[in-house]
Amino acid sequence: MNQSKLNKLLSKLPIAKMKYFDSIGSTNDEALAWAANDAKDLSLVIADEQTAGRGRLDRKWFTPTGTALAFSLILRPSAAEHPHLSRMVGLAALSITDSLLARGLSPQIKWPNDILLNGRKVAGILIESVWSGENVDCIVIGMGVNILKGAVPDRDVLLFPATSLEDALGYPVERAEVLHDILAALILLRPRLRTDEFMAKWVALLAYRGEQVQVEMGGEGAVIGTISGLGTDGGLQLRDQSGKSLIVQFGDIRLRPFA
Ligand code: BT5
Repeated sequence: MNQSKLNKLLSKLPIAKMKYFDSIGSTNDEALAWAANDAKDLSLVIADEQTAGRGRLDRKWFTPTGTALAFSLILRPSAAEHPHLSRMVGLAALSITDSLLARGLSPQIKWPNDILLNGRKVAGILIESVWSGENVDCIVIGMGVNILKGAVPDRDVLLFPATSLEDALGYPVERAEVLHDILAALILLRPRLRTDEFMAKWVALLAYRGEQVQVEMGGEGAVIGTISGLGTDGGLQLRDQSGKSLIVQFGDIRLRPFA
């Protein structure tokens, strides 16, 4: 990958501006700084390697050189999008799953921000915001996708099993083509963010639907329940042991027997 090849490949998409780095700490950090400055809607930061890639709750995200996609897309939400910002993680997830479905794969979304292939994590999403007073000015959508086998970290550093597109397909794929497809899917889906059809598409790809899971909510304890769907804001809807429906806004799904 390099800036001019990527510019050419993405030339038919309405990307405002792109910054490519051979190596960077975190594309989200670069995008947040750019967003706080003068970045336009649909500005893109992409790196071949990240040396300080981040997951949620300051977890590490590994992006070894030459093997993965690591990029951050800056959105300046329109007034119509503002009431639906909590759905942005769904927009990102569905953009990745669309690009995988188009390659004949069967992805699932492990709520809230993981994409699975064959029950293993192939991609992660990190959404961050830049505020202006009380309002969200920009959303940074960070995506890390394991494209080649070499992108998959060693088991001992993982909370959950991981895989790559190459593992799932049995042959290597071109990183830049996957990038193009994810961005094209996101641009196409974005106008449907507020629709019921968008939510239905998201729910249809949820992993472990109908299964009992434990959702750990950081310092706020854990709940056990059967996944039944999503709330209108993208929260995870569960049915607890007494049959009561509840919605969880953040957390990590653990499978029984809750390893
Ligand atoms: C995520 O967090 O999955 C969000 C990852 C977002 C990464 C992108 S890359 C571009 C942009 N710039 C950044 O700095 N970040 C974004 P979370 O759900 O908290 O999962 C983190 C956990 O995933 C780690 O604790 C590891 O167990 C695992 N992990 C780390 N690297 C991985 C990889 N390459 N493949 C699969 N799992 C990984």
